[in-house]
Order: sequence, then structure tokens, then C-alpha cells
Amino acid sequence: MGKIVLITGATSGFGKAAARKFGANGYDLIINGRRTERLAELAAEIGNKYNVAVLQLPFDVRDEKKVFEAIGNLPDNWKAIDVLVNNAGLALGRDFFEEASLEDWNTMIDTNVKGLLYVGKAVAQLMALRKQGHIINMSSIAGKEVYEKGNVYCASKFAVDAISQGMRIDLLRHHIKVTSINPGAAETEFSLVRFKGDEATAQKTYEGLTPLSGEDVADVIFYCATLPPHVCINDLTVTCLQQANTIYFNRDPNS
Ligand code: NDP
Ligand code: 8X3
Repeated sequence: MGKIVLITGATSGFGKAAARKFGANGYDLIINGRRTERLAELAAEIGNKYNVAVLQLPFDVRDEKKVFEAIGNLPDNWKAIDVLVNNAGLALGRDFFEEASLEDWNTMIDTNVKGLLYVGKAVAQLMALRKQGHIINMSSIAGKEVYEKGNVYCASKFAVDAISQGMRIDLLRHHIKVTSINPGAAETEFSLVRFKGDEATAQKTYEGLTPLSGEDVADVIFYCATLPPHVCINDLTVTCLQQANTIYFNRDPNS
């Protein structure tokens, strides 16, 4: 087999674009997400176009048992994972703290924090046996600065930042690279999910902007993953030209 990349959240956005990018560059792929039809479509597309092997591994990252079963029971030739793109995640709602939904909070923490930990641990165990590997955790600019009504989404991404630092320290002895990527506003299905299908509100997020695209972020992921073996990008924040931080945007067409 060629080099192997496991990508969580490959049915949309960054994960899907990353799957195409790695596939185009000859990597064999393990693709995850809950929407099995989308996984099947993507597997067929990439397999046919780039002549690489694609294994579909559907599970909900929140399901601790399923995560460890799915990764622990991979066929032996698929266990040699070179790169993990630990990307599955979401925001739900954008509400003042005292008004926000507990269900939304639980889902974000279970997915963005606990799910990322489960997948990270299951894959780190395999990488530790081979004394090599690269774990790329998808954080956010929201994991660097808190913004109004970002409360728990931001907290979940601050947690990813801390988890990445901890992993980097603890996995040092196994020669495993750990990278945290922190994108700013990117137009994927992210806002549609956050605003629960409200397309008009989702669209407002990107009004007056040329935001990052899934492909832009996939290029950054691929760049981080393909540096020489002795080089590791620990932490990388990327925004579009019109975004300075989580609050300041230039949406003025005449500026
Ligand atoms: P999308 O909504 O386009 O994609 C999210 C992906 O995550 C989907 O493939 C979805 O698959 C998967 N996913 C969500 N929940 C689960 C789950 N419980 N189990 C397995 N897979 C799951 O969003 P993006 O591509 O934009 O987001 C990817 C990551 O990037 C997220 O962690 C997000 O927080 C982060 N991010 C996004 C930014 C943006 O502005 N877009 C900026 C900074 C960070 P399925 O529904 O099929 O399970
Ligand atoms: C997504 C970016 O700024 O909408 O993580 O939280 S932001």
C-alpha cells in the first residue's frame, strides 16, 4: 500500500476536500463520517479518478465503543496510518450564554472534544507501535479568541488547542508529529449546520467576503503533512485576507 491517511468528517467541507487532495497525490484513504451514501460516492469518485485504495469507515466519533472497535479492527495492512486528519466537528447555535441550548452544548463537547480524543487515542496507539505518524487536529481561530455568543463552541476549540499541546508532549517519545490547524471563516456546510438549516442566516456569515474554501484548508493540511520528516508545524492559524481575527472583518467593497 502507499501512504495511508485517515480523515474524519470526510463527507463535507475540509474533510472531503482533504480526501480529494490526498487521493490526487497518491495516498490511500480511510474516510469517515456518518452519512454513508456520501462516503460511498466519494470513495467511488476518488478510487476511480486517482487509482488509490479507499476504505469507508463510517462511525459517529461520539460513540466511544464504535470508534475503538472500528480503528482497532482495521485490516492489518490498513493499520499503518501515516496521517490522521482529526477533523469531524461542528458548531451548533450562536446564542448568549444564559439562553443557549444545553443539547447544543453537549453535542459540541461530545463531538469536538470527546470524539477528537477517542479517534486521536485509537490512532495514536497504532502510530506508537510503528514509532511514526502525524496527527493533525482541526481546531479553529475560535480556539484562540472567544467572541460574543461563541461561548461553548470556542471552549471546545480551546480544548482542542490544549489537547494538541498535551499530545505533542506525550507523543514526543514515539516520534509522532502533532499539528493544530486553526482556520478562520470558511464556506463549507459549517454555518448551515450551526444555524440548523437556516440558509439566509448561514449566508450572512460570508456576506462581503471571499472566505476560505474547503480546498484552501485542504491545501494547508496537505502542506503540513508533507514537510520533511524532521519538520513539524505545531500550530497554524489561517484566515482569508478580509479577516484579522474572530471579530474584525473588512466587508467594505470600496475599501
Ligand atoms: P462541514 O459541516 O462541512 O463538515 C463537517 C464534517 O464533520 C462532516 O463531514 C460531518 O459528517 C462530520 N461530523 C460531524 N459530526 C460528526 C460525528 N458525530 N461523527 C462523525 N463525523 C461527524 O464543516 P467544516 O468542513 O467546515 O468543518 C470541519 C472542521 O473544521 C470542524 O471541526 C469545524 O469545527 C472546523 N472549522 C470550521 C471552520 C469553518 O468556518 N468552516 C473554521 C474553523 C474550524 P457527517 O455529518 O456525515 O457525520
Ligand atoms: C469556525 C470559525 O469564527 O465561525 O470555527 O468560529 S468561527
